[in-house]
Amino acid sequence: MRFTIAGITLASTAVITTLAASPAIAATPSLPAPDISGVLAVQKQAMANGAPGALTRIDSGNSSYRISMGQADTVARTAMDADRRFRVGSVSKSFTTVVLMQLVAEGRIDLDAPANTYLPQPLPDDRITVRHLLSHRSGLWDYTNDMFYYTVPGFESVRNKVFTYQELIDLSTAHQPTNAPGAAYSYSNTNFVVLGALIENITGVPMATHYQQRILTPLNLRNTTYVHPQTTISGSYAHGYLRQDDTTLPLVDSTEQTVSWAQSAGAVISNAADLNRFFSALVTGKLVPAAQLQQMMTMVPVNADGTQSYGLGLRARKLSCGVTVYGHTGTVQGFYTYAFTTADGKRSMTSMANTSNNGTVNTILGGTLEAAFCGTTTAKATTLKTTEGETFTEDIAPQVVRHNR
Ligand code: REX
Repeated sequence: MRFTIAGITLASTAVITTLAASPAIAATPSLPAPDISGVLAVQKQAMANGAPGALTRIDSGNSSYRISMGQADTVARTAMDADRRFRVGSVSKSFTTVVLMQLVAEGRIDLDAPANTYLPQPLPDDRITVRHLLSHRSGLWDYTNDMFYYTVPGFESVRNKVFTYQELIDLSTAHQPTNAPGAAYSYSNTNFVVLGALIENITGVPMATHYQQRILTPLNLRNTTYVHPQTTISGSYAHGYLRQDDTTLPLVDSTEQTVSWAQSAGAVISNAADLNRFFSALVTGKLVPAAQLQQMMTMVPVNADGTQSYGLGLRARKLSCGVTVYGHTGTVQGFYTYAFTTADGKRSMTSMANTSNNGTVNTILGGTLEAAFCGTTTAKATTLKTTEGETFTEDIAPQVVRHNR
């Protein structure tokens, strides 16, 4: 059943649909109702700051809210809708972690063993453990800092490229480590590329098959695929639009690419319904046994006020209403994603704006979490600034001060 929510003034381009709840099943009684007009306000602000479109889907109990506005394709002028598929970027890290933790549960990997025990080619430091990789504490330099220093030239140089895991690892180890193993949190795509290499090496099975057999088939996630190094997205999808460093230049359609630069760190394609189902299933123990889930959800703060933390392949955000949600964020050229769920998995939210290299939009989009889980709006969320006044968000090439070209 589809209907428009009464009493909400809609932007002319906004589309809101709900799937009615069964009245017999309560929808997470401890949380305030999602603030749909708050989600709309956030999406509008994301568009006002340069996103061609945005979508949000909230699954709460048996109710679903699908909220979208703007365009999925700016050339064909196709409207965005909340079912469209997109590149989820680092949300893929949670998928990779599930595969890894299943192998831990099967007794094939020890979290505290040196990663070198399982790798075909050793890392330079034997002290790096599997747990260090999963928690971004290995100290391995993030090779994407160099690769995407200049945004569009960097992107175009890898758009159609196919890398081996080892080629990416070599780009990282050409640099000094950022810290001694275990000594500090330092977000790095290299960690999850090493994990892909490790998983494939000990099982002899490609990541695509692991994702399919261990996650996608059991959860019936039909809109989720891992097609590396295929460059196209099948089905109904949103185009991604990458902002240039010279922001006076037009956005670049970055939809088609191999994402080989990220692979097991970021090349999954999905949609909001599937991501909501994935994280809800994860926290309710449907993907990994309780002992491994507890390890994944053991969080260490990664920002000054402790509202953001990282476990194993999983982020947590403490929201203004005191609720903590678990999931991941993602940035891949043309797409920003937030996908989070409550600890009991009863309310899940995914939002996506189809642009990137625009920290302001990314930070604004994070306001959908407040609206979805706290029923409030913080569309004016704080942004960080480089010395040149460029905005950025945590973890995107964090060691590099961004310059305009
Ligand atoms: C690479 C640069 C971004 C993108 C990146 N993405 O490392 C991983 C990811 C897969 O999703 N990480 C995020 C580009 C932080 C996460 O965990 O949430 N930026 C862009 C530039 C900057 O090229 N010069 O914004 O599209």
